Amino acid sequence: MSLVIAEVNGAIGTITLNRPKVNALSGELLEEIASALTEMKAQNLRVIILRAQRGAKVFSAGHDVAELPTNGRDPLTYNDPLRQIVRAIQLHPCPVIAMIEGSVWGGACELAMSCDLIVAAQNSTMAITPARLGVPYNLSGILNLMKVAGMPIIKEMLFTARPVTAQRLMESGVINHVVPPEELESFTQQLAMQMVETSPLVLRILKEELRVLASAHPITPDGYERIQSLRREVYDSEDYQEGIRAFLEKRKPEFHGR
Ligand code: YXS
Repeated sequence: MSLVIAEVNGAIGTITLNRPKVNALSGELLEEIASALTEMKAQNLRVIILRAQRGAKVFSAGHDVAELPTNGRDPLTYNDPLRQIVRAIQLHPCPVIAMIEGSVWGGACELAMSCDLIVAAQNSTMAITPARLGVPYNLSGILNLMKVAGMPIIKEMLFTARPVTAQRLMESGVINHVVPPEELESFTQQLAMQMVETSPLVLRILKEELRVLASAHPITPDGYERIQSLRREVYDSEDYQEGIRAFLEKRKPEFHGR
């Protein structure tokens, strides 16, 4: 069974997450999203919509925890499939709209935030959960969150690991539109059509200009190495092992800060 459903309607492509396990982002699922994006690029589609199955209670449960390494290796390296798909969306030559219904967890929040716009159903939420699992989120991932949301909401989401409503996220500038669930599809299609009517060349250039400018963050080699050493402290820690183990054993983790 396909883990994503790729559909084309005129100039608009739709990629639907379709993994039975609450759309947990396994390498296989992420590769299927990447393939769908590549095919849609070849068809010169003008807008892509990324969504979950209609009526989904969970848009995506985030990174597949069972695929997070526990052998002292950095769990979120440059070539981790989630890192690759975030870059693929950011580099895709046309706008990608995340159409959210249900709850969004962990790395799936960054996946949605790496899209160009987010349209969410009123009853949807987002929770960024590394602190709940003892995971050392990586530098470009944190930067991607900072590009779309201010420090206050980012710190609250990272420090509490608790779901935040779509309404609050729209008030914080993270989500573009919050609509009643029954209007989600039609509203998103209308928004996509507004972009289809504009110049694809200008949209492609503007999207890449904004990506380059938003990524222009001066960081010294010293600063980069400090961040990497802090992250190693985490993924080498007992807390990281405990976070993953507790999730897989379906129990609350007992963190000891080491
Ligand atoms: O017991 P079975 O075999 O049916 O499996 C259960 C869950 O164990 C499984 N599952 C997952 N498996 C791998 N990775 C996941 N992220 C994941 N989430 C869930 O799916 C089956 C159904 O889950 P269940 O029974 O809990 O469903 P539910 O409807 O009661 O609750 C749905 C959720 C999403 C609220 C719940 O599954 C949940 O809280 N999942 C974990 C969400 C989360 O913390 N995700 C972060 C993953 S780590 C990540 O994304 C980044 C690395 S970071 O942490 O840094 O942000």
